[in-house]
Amino acid sequence: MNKPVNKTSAWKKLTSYYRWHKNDEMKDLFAKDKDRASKYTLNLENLYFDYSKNRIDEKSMRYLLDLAKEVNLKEKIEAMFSGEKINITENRAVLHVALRNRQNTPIYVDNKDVMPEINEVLAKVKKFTDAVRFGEFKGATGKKLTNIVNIGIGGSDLGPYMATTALKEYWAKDMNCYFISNIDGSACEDVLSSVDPETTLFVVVSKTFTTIETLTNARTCRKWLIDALGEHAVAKHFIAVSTNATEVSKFGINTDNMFGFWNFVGGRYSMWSAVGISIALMVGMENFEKMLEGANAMDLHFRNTEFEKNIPVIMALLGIWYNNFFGFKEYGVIPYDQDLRFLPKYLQQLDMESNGKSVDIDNKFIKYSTGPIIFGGAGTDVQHSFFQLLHQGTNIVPLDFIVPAISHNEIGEHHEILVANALAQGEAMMRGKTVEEAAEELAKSGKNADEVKALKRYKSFPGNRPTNTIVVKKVDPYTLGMLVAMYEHKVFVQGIIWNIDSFDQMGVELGKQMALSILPELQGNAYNKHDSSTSNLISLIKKIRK
Ligand code: G6Q
Repeated sequence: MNKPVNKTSAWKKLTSYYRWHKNDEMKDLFAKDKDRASKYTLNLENLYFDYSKNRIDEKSMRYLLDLAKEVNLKEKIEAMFSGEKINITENRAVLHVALRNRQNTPIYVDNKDVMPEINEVLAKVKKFTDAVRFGEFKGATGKKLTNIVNIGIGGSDLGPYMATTALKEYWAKDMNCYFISNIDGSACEDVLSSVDPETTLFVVVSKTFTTIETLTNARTCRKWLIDALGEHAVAKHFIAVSTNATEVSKFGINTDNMFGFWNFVGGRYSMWSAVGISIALMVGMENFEKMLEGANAMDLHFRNTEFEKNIPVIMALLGIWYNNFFGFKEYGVIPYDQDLRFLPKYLQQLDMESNGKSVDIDNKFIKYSTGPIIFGGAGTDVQHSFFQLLHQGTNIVPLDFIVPAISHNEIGEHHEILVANALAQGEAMMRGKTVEEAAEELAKSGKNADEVKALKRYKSFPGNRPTNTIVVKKVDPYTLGMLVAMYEHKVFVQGIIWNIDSFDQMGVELGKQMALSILPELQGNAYNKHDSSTSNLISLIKKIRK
C-alpha cells in the first residue's frame, strides 16, 4: 500500500511553504532574478516549454520534485514502459507507448512481445491506406474513394478528429474527411448529405464494437450505402477498427477489412494505433509515422530525463501545486493556432477521463483534489469570450499557451499579430495592472479626477495568474506527436501522485448502461422504477412525440 500523498514529507513541506509564500508576486520574482526566464525554460528539440510565469521559486520547485521522488515516480514510469499491468481495475498493461516504439525493442505482456503484432497492424494500415490514396482500392463502382467518414465516439473519434484537423495542411488534395460521433440523427444527416456513396469510405472505429452510438450510426450509414449501391458494396465501402472480430463480422464487415488493436490501449490513448487510420488516409502513412516518431521522442525524453529537466514531469508538478495547494480547480489550454482548435477538446477527454477519480489504487476514498476541469479554445478567438474571467474573475485558472513560431499560412502580418497576442496575454496575466497604474493611465488619457475615481478599479487587473508558454517551430506531424505525448505523460504523472488508476473509465461505462434501461420505456410500454423527475420526463417526452 502506498503512503497517502498528503501524508508524505514533501507534501507537508509544500503545505507550509504555500502558507508563507502564497501571495508572492511573479513580477517581483522576475525583478529579483534576471535569469528567471532561462532558468525556467526547458526544451526538447524544437519544442520549448517556458514555465517562468508560474508562482514558483527554487524552494517550491525543489519540494515538488521531492514529491515526485517520494511517490516513486521513476519506478512507476518504468512499470508503464515495461508492460506491467498498471491499470489495476481492469488488470491490463498500459502500452500506448508501444504503439510508437520506433526502436522496436521488445515489450512483454504475459510473456509475449507485443511489438510483432503492433508492426503487423501498422504494415496493414500502410498497405490499405496507400491502396486507397493511390486509387488501387476502389469503391464498388470503380471510383476512387475520396471521402473518408470516421464513425466512432469518445476515444474512437476525438484523436482522429483532432489530428486530421491539426494536420489539414498535409491532406491529399483530392480527399476530404468527416466525423460522425453523436447519436443525434443530425450528425449522420449532416455528413450523408455532403458525400457521394460511390466515393465514400466508412471507417467504423470501436474498441468494443458494442457502443450504441457508433453501431446505430454505422447501421444508418450502411443502409444509406445499400440503398444507393446495393448490399455487395459494403465490402468496398466499410472497414472496421476494433478489438472485437466477432461483433465486426456480425455487423457484416469482412474481417479482412478489420484492423485490430489491443486491450492494453485505452480508447483515449489509441490514435497511435489503427484507430488513427483516418489520419493516415488523409495525410499518408509517412506523415502518420512522423507523428509516431514525435511521440516517441517525447516518450524517450519522459523516460530518460532527470525530473528537473523533464517537461511532462514539470508540467504535472505545476498542476499539482495549483490544484492541491492553491485550490485552482480549472486548467485552460489555448493553442494560438487555428488547426489546433480541437486540441483542448481532445485533452479534455484525455485528462478528465483519466484523472477524474475519487478512489485510489489501494481501494480507498481520496481526501484530496484530483483531476482538474479542462477547457480551452483557439486564440485569439477565446480572448473575445472567456478571457474576461481569466483576467478579472475571482477564479484563477492556470493556462497553457501553445504558440507555433511559423504558420502554415504566412499571409501578410497575420501570424505576427497572432503571436503578439499570445505573448501579450501571458505578460498581462502575470503583471496585471494595479489600481494606481489604472488611475494614471486614465488620467493620461484625459479623464478628469471624478472619472478616474469612478473607473480605476474596473480598469485594474489583479495579475499574478500563471501561464506556461509552449513554443514550437511549426505544427507538423512530428510536433503534433510530441505535443500530445507530452500531455499524456503529464496526466500519467499526476495520476501517480494522486495514486489513482488513470486508465479505467467507470463513469463512461455507467452512462452506456443507463441509457439502455430507459430506451425500452421510450420506445414502448415498459416501465422501470425511477425517481419521479425521470419518470415524468419519460412520460412528457413520449406524449410530445405522439
Ligand atoms: C476512452 C473511453 C471512451 C471510449 C468510447 C468509445 O478512453 O473508453 O471514450 O473510447 O466510449 O468506445 P468504443 O471504442 O468501445 O466504441
